[in-house]
Amino acid sequence: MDEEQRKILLESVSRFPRPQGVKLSYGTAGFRADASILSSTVFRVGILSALRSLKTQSVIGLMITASHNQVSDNGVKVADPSGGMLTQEWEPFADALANAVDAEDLIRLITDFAKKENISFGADQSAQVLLGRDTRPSGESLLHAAKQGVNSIVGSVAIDMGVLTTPQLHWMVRSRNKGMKVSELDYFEQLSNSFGCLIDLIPQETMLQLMDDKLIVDGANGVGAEKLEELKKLLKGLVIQIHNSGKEGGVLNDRVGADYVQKEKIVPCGFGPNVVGIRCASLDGDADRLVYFHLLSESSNKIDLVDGDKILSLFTLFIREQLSILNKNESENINYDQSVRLGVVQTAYANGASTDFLKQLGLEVAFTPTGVKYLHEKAADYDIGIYFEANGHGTILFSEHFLCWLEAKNSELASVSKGSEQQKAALRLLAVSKLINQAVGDALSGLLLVEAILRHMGMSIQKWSEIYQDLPSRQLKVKVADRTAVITTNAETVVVKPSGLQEVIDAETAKYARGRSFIRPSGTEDVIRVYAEASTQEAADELAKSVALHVDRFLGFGSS
Ligand code: NG1
Ligand code: ZN
Repeated sequence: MDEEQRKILLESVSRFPRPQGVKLSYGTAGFRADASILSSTVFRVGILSALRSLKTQSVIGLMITASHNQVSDNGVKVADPSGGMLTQEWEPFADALANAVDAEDLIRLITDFAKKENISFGADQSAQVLLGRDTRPSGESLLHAAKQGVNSIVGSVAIDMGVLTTPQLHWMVRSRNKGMKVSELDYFEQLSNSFGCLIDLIPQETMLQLMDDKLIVDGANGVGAEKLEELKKLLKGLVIQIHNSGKEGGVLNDRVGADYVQKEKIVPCGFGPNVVGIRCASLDGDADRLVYFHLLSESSNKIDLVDGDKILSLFTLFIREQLSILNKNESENINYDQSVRLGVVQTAYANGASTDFLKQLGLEVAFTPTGVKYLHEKAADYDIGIYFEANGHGTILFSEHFLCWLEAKNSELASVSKGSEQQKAALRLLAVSKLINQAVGDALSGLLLVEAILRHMGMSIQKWSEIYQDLPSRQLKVKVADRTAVITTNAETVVVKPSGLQEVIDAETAKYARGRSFIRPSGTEDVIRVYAEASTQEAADELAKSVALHVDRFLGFGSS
């Protein structure tokens, strides 16, 4: 590092002093905390993003959001060149950078890391970081901190892409690195064109089936509502009513949004009894999660939740159907589709009934630890990999290799059997690959795919919900002295430490029909999460409660 670079860093670091006594860690969702203590962290993540851009010689993204957290929180995360999450290998450096005590310490860390990673500094180097933020009031000043961080690395430029959903920014990073256009309008056009394509390919028979066209969307009083309002203008044949747009005076994520709806299983604020039976969807605060629901009766606020597991199952049914159409009367020379590797990826939070459903379809179901980076990585192993967390975060990944084959196949079919069922199936799969965000789970693109598939299948939300019956489940949180004392294995389904705890969980679980329970330390809150499911709600509640008591006994503040 030359003198000039050193001087710039010394000067700029001192403008964003680190609050005393705060230790942050780059978890599954980046850094998250009360917004008032985040400027130094965001500034430093600006530096990190510029270094990552220098290292990869590609465009990097920096997103300022705290997703479904309360409005006073904020957070920051980095998008890698592929549009995915920051590589796990850099997470320890992110932690060290955020927690460096002063400018000297920070410069030392950067120098050592740059040496190890072979990163060169200087005016002849160039780095580019795309910045995005959600609608939180603290976003603007944190954006300023991020810009300063990027600019404090010589040769780096920060490009402010404005207020965006998290998936929009990830999409832009990915597209930019592929040499494609990345404006917001390009994003909206890609989504609306591919949605239009799927609608045009709906079979005549189902076209005639009566289906309620109307969809009501809970925008969580966040950025997703704003963007859906724009996107809506480009969509034909879809009636979308947006509630909780943030314009009616509601507060971001306050008794609204996908996280609230999924956890509480009641209607969000702003939804009255008149929505009974109507198809409703809920986005989270940065629009990377999506769940559906319908209100069961006018006299209660209880909903029938159609969660990420059921979205995954719906997508899987559709993709499978297209692959099997494509497979019929296969010509001899192209037989890729005979062995297309279709895989689904879930976490231990997936409802057991969904896993059974998928396995009964003959599918390969893989499990990973919680956190989209793990699911995404696993899904990328397949030709078509579908992943979802029960909370509604997920997407479908298509391998480049498979897409090339599909393009070629489509051209071949277009010349020998234009308009055939086989060609339509190829076109549908190609449209799905463009509609569904390849970088990260995206509530807006997911919503359009759900809407297209329901129309294709002539399926109401009630019918969709009935494809299988969720097993009753319960989630609890336990505050403990040190949550890092819990070590798990086997995609978080087995506790390794403290020893003896798994045995008691097993003993509790064995008491219940269809019982299943696991615990894990949360990556975003200072708690141990307990999950239980069983054949009745009472049993699931009881099982969760007894496991929580054991957790407290092993790890609570009273334990040593
Ligand atoms: P933690 O706090 O690690 O359980 C939560 C969600 C994750 C993921 C992250 C990131 C649950 C049980 N956990 O993580 O799935 O979405 O937040 O936002 O929903
Ligand atoms: Zn989110």
